[in-house]
Amino acid sequence: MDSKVPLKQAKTAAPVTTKGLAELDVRTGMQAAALKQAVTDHLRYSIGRLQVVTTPHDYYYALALAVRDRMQQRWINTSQTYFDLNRKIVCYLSAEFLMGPHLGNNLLNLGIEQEARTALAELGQDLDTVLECEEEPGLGNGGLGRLAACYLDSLATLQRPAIGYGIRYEFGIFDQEIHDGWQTEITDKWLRYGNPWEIAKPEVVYYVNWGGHTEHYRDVAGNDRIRWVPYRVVKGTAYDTPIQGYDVNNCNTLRLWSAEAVESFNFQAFNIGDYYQAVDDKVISETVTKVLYPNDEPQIGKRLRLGQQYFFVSCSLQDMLHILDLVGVPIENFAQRYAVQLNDTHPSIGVAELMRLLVDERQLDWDKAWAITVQTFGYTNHTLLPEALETWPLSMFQALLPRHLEIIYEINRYFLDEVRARFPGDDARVARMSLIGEEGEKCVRMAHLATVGSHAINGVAALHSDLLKASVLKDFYEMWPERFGNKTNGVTPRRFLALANPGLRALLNEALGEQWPVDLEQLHQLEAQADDVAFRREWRAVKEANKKRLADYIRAHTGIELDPSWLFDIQVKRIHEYKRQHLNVLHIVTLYRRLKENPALKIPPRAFIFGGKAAPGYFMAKRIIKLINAVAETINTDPDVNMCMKVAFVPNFNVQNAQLIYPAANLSEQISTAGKEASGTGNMKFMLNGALTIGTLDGANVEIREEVGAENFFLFGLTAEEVERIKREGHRPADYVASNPELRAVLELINSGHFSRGNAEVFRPVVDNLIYSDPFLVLADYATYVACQERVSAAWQDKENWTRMSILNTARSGKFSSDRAIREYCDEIWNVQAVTVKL
Ligand code: NBG
Repeated sequence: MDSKVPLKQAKTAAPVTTKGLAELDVRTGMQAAALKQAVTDHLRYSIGRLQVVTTPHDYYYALALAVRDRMQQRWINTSQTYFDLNRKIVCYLSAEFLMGPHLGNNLLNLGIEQEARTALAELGQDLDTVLECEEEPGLGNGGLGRLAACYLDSLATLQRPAIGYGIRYEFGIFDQEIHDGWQTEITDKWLRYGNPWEIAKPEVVYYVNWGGHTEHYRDVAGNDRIRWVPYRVVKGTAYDTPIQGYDVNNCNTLRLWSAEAVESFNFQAFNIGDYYQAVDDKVISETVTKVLYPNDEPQIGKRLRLGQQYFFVSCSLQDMLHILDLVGVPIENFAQRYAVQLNDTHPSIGVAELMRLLVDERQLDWDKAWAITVQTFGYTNHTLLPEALETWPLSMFQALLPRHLEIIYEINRYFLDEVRARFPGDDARVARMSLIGEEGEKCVRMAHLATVGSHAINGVAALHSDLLKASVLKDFYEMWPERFGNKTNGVTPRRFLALANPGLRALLNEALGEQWPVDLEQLHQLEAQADDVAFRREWRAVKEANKKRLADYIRAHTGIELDPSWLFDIQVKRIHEYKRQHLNVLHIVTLYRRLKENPALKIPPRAFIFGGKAAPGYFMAKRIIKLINAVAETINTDPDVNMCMKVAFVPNFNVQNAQLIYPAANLSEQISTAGKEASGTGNMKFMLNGALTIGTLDGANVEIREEVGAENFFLFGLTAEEVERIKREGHRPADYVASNPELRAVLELINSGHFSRGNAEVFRPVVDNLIYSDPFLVLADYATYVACQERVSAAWQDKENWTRMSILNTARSGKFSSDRAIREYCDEIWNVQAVTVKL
């Protein structure tokens, strides 16, 4: 076998020093020769494929295992160091972690991309082709899950002890295919070919109860206690994934729980011959972690979803207690050792579960347990949309979690006493603040539980945190103003700049040195270069190459040809009415009509690019996807217009293709109805990569504009205050149609079936919704949006000034590093310090 040759060569070629040997170690060596040998070994010993049938996927798997070996040493040392030093740990509880492909990022963070490229090249493989083979773990819906992933990257890079706790869904977010312009959902079988990154820990298991009832008993000391007699017990097993920090030895853990039946077979049932009942039990238990729920769908009646939340939260809290016992720290010190963050309300049952564990299982008295609980938890709110604020019907809650309901009643009793003492006679306030909603079907209000059980509550952008205090959590803010704060979101510059945009990385390294990925404020030094003609030329060359890369991808996946010299105008994010992809479409149809009416009209050529998934049950969002594709088909094939406009919908927007999309943008569309987008993080990823934003004063757009300067941002639209006022006074969308002939013509054209081969029914629901209801004020913002797009087109024609603005966007994006956000969380909420890890 020729695979042996290189090792012999390498061994004789390397100097025989300890250093040299370590560098060549097949498990830990960081040089190309060691990596090459490691890949060869894994192909043979871990994968067992014959050389003649190896595919790039086999090389992906082998390289992934080789890279995991290299992290293993750092991982073990990290855990050992945290263990030895007994330092406070962040436990980030999140039902979603949208990690994206691991391999490229791990190579980057370990600093061995070049070595891996060389090693593979010597084996006749191309690193980029191999990287594309990774099936990304899509264990999240969008921004919230991706934020959790960015935060894990920053925690490790900032050397903070942290564990991400979540769910190992067997099927993550569905894959999206587009057929005849419609979205179809395909199950995401991401584990089909195995997952080289995780290590199963079958010895780290916890048991989680379901259903049944509670009963009183007397303990040995004669105290009245309560025990929960469950109907079913499910077993949770840990699967650990290493989270390697950038340019440090710290390698933290993402611990995801998988559910199984306690016994594979229910022997009692088996013995009496009911084999199927026995197998059924196993199936029911395993269902708990089967599938990620898409957001934007009513959660009413989703019993399994509550089951998932309780399952992962209980496993995680039991794990924390177990670790505390291992290191011999008394339970009373729980809050000194753990800072537990609730990523939205999904894990908020943790408040009741920690109380149950402390009071029922560890026999602490109530007041002590409550003090620990409040000191331990922090709660991040990620949305003000009322339909997204979780509540659970009382009957369902009672059936699944009888003991927790009792605990919630007890928490509520003490809490409402406190409210009454603070605001005597204010019964309306008491009803508003209660953990139990009484209007309509009684329910448990999870946002209230999270708020009452946390010492710190934050929103995710300045505007959002202000609105939180003024609306959804107003009463709570009035009660505990000191608990409320803001933590503006951030994104990791490692994945979304260094990895996604190698061209820009090289340019930045040349201009600034190589520290900017861990000190993003250094980007400010680019400002001086914005006026340098030669630098601007290089900047444009990078952008143009990125646009070509994206155009190639789009051609391969849709057949649509885009010209990289055109303005790339991009909106990628979940499809939702509040994000207003249909406003973007109205502008496109406006331009189309103008060109058709006036063939002499000159507009600077633009490619309108969309991407994003719609929740499978979200009727309007799915129609909007169809509308985009229908408009695209008409425009792209019409020679009257397709020399200056084209439209493309990139199927299956995910982390992997996002890394191609953000770097290729000239214009970033952030056009949500003001007050509705809590923060947005795509807006930051675009800015980082030098796109200019067209946007409303919503979410983090406000801060982006503050940072980059009003003159480098295309602002339009109503403010959050104006939106509220209009809604209060009664929004009459028909008035906008009546007073704006162009808008009316655009809507009529869509309604006429012009974009749907004469079918006048397909888009009627979308158009009718706009004319008769328009809940997100699309029509109210239409005219200013179109006018603002004209300013964009004019600005684009001055290439030099556009490039200047592009450079300034990147230069002033430092604030939006997730490192800044994580430092704030660590200093102001978690009180967690850096720990150096040695090898
Ligand atoms: C989303 C918001 C975004 C925000 C991310 C991360 C939910 C519930 N919320 O605006 O819509 O950027 O959270 O904070 O997914």
